[in-house]
Amino acid sequence: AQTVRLEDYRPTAYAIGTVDLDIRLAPKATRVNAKIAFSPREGTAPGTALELAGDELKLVGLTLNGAPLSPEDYEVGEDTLTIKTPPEGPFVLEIVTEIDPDANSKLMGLYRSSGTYCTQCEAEGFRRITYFYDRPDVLAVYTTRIEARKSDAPILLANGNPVEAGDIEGTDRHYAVWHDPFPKPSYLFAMVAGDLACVSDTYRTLLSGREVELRIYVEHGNETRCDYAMDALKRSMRWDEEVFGREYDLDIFMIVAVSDFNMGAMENKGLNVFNDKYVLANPETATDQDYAGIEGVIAHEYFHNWTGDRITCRDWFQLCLKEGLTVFRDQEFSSDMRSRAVKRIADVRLLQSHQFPEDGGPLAHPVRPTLYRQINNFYTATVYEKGAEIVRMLKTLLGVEGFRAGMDLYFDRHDGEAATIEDFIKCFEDANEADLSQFARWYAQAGTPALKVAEHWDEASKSLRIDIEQSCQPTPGQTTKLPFTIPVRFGLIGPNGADMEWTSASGAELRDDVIILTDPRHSITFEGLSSRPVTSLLRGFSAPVRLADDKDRDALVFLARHDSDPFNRWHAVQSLAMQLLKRGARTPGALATDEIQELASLIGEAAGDGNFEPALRAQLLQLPAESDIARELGTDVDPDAIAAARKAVQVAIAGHCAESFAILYEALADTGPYSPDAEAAGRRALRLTVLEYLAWIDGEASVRTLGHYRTANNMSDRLTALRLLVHRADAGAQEALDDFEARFAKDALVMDKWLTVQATAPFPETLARIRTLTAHPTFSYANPNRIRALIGAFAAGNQTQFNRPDGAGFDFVADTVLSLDKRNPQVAARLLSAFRSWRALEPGRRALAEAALRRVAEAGGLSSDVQDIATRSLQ
Ligand code: BAL
Ligand code: ZN
Repeated sequence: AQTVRLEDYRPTAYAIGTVDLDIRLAPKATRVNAKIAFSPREGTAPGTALELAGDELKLVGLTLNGAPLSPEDYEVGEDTLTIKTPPEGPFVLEIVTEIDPDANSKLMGLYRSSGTYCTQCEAEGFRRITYFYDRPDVLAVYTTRIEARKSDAPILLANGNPVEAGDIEGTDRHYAVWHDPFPKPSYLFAMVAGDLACVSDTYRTLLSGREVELRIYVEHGNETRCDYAMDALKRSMRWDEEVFGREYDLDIFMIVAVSDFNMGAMENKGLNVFNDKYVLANPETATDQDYAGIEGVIAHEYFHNWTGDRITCRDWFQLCLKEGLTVFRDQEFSSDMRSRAVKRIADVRLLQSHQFPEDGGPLAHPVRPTLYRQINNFYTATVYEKGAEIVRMLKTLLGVEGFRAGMDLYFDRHDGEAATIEDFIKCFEDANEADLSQFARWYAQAGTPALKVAEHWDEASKSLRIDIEQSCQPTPGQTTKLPFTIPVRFGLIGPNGADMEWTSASGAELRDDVIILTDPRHSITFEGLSSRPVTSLLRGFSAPVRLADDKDRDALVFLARHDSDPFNRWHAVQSLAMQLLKRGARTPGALATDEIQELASLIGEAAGDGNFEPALRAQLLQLPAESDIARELGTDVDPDAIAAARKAVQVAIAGHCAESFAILYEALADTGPYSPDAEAAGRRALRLTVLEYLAWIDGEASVRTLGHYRTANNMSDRLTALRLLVHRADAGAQEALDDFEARFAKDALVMDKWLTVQATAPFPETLARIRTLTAHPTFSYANPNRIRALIGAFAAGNQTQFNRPDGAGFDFVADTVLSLDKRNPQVAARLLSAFRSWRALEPGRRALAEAALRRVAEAGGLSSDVQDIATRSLQ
């Protein structure tokens, strides 16, 4: 594929007013008749050629203003259709194409999932349905007629409101017509047809009292698993009205759950299509994390109705305009529904574990990239999660009211448009009379900035100077960086644990409790302090940076016990643990007993601290993951040494806290019926974290863990116990695996968990087990969820075995990528990105990972998706 560059952006020669689609469904030969009304844009010279995009289409008819076009009037290229000399003024082009939904294994365009016809058009799937200006800046009004055999597809759905439906006399077919009055780009087009069950409800809007029909469509038999999703949808609709003043705009909002889906879900106007993983839940099948995921994704897709659909992106470089903003919105929603502190910690954990390694490796790219070869590869943690952090910083810098004023102006000014990041930023500038030009560098410069902090206390003047230096490492294509605007929320904590006052501060702009860094170096002096404070910097993780302050253990222990900011309490415990774990991973046996005891005491205190909600205590108890330790080490990473150090610390903590943990484990037992609410989920999370520690000292046959498995009345309890048994090769492991399989053999979504538990077991036998499991009836290379559950989980979540010292883990994943690429390039490319940190490995593993990557890069006939990741990973 060709490189696409932001600087080359040009509007199309023609605009599209309306699109009338007539789709006659058949599994192997679907006919699509697209009547498209074009008109030349201002400045387009008469007769300018019209070039439309197409992919794997069979053209079977072409007329212009009702008259057939002769072959010399148009040209069909491999992925284009060119009308050489369109007439002056508006014209209607009617294109008839034939497509084969059954053969569409890429799951882009129109395909079938368990017999249901469905579509996925973002980013460039509409061109696999008809020839089109398949780009986000061409907005049109769509009317969609769908026709199918009644017995195959009793349900016929498309975007917008229903207009008409009926039988086709004398045949076994029927039809439905849908009209979407809101102009939209082609990537938001959707249609679904199949034999589906429907769960319905209504929502009355707060702002104008309109009644909206809500429907969730699922496979028959899954109707009882939609309650939570429906409730989350209604809460999302209400929240967006209350917090952002955004009301839903059609008469009906539909969600369809399908089992074969490349993404998590898709925000098509009025007709969201979901990976069933993010819809279906009941206590037996879904973990607390699944429930939280459903709530977050339902909200995310719904919020796109305004941030993505009503205001869309001018081009795919602006992807973060809708994604970063919508992730921020769903994070805020979940914070309001659950615990803000716990949600923030979970979001930062995700950012640090997924986005930081991306930013620090060969796949690093700006939140708004300036070039791409394959846009599918830019649905990344950087665009989504770092994009959300930028919006969060805007709110921190402008305050609650300033942020809302900017958002209101954005909705007013750009409703119905395809916008850019510049448009977005300008709204906040205009609403706040602010200059955000330096802040906008966050969108343009890749890499995670680092803050180096040194503190100087002057006892005589009772003043504290904090020197902060910012830097950012080179990233592909960007060797030097300009300084960022960085909001650092902070507190100065006195000996009694309370935040201290100061009389004056100089050296940087301060707004309330936020220091605003703009220069490469700042020396900030606080005067009038009563005694030397302990600084608490970057409270709430106010900017996506690496903070390197020179805090000693005593200061970290103090913060862990006293910081009024729950995030920084958690961060202090993590920092203490990370110091230990890094040292242990570098030099086995170097861990000093007193340091481990100190950490264990803190963790023991946190576990029993009734001032904190259980969910937060669960977070405080969790050690950094192996991949986090690898990231912090940065070079010469030996995953076996990391795993050994982490286990040693876990065992020591478990030993130190054995008695109190055992009491807590019993005290937290839930005797009532299961509820997925945040409070009950928090208690379970704490109990399960404690169980994990106890399992280390329970020996090889943990009666407690096996008992936990056997008596579980919900999936959170069952799955954690299963994982602990399997990952510790406990005597009860096989019993639990067999039982789980027998219970859920027919439920592929649940069996995904069974696959993942085995794929992430930290043993040399795991790879052979995975090969065997690829032949298990539940597994299929045709289904993205299955691939992610078995092979994706191995590559991304099994540090010691993917990075086996003999390179067999790398070879297995490389082989899978090569064979999968022929079927589903998007999923294959995603799998290959597990190699993103290969350069950080110790020399032996590094060479083997490089060889596997080269083997992929040099294989012939690769998709642009896989070629792009392989090439960039090696750059
Ligand atoms: N737009 C792709 C799926 C999502 O981010 O909502
Ligand atoms: Zn999204």
